[in-house]
Amino acid sequence: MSDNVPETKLTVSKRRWAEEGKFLTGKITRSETDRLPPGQHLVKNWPVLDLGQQPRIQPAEWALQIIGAVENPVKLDWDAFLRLPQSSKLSDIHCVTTWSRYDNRWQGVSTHDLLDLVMPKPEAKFVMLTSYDGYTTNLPLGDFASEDGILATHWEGEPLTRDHGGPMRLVIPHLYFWKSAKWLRRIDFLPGDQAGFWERNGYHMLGDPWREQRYTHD
Ligand SMILES: Nc1nc2c(c(=O)[nH]1)N[C@H]1C(S)=C(S)[C@@H](COP(=O)(O)O)O[C@H]1N2
Ligand SMILES: [Mo]
Repeated sequence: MSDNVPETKLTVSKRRWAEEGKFLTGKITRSETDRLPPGQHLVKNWPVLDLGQQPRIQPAEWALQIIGAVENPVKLDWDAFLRLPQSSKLSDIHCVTTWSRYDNRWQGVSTHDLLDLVMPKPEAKFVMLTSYDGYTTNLPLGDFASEDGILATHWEGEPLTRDHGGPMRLVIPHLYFWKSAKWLRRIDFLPGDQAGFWERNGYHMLGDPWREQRYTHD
């Protein structure tokens, strides 16, 4: 500390924050050691995980339906979806099967912009996601609305491939990746929580990797 400024608890922590770059970008700069949630290991490749059915959806047949407790229910075809504001997000993937993958660049429609369009009613507290392969998964509206949430059409600058959920998948990176529905076709806004596919099969209703919420009994 310089000159005559007395050292206090606050100056000490502020200096540490400066060294860590905390608050610089509006995001906490995690050190490499606390970037990996408990029980996870890092991979460089990108594994494919799903129920084994990878639907092939022609652009002319594709639609995203948004129903339930919203002021403005919509059914968007592919062109209407692409006309929504476009965003880009950088985030890490954490799969419940213990692999994590850092720094994935996504492009698409942020969940914020989608919520601006459909305007959830006050009673909307949860969303249920339904995909073209019949997969379902649930999450609280607040988690769906997270700053990093995106309905992604691109990964690393390229159209999302079919095995990873193309033409469009959800990405909610602060929860285990099973919440990030591939081939998304419908979003229901609900007043109460309902279990999706894995949640009915022993997996956690929320699935926060930082609290290691893998299974229902955790
Ligand atoms: N529609 C659909 N979405 C899905 C799944 C699925 O089977 N069907 N599997 C989930 C699981 S368990 C994981 S780990 C991720 C895997 O995404 P990836 O194959 O792109 O890595 O997708 C999630 N989203
Ligand atoms: Mo998974």
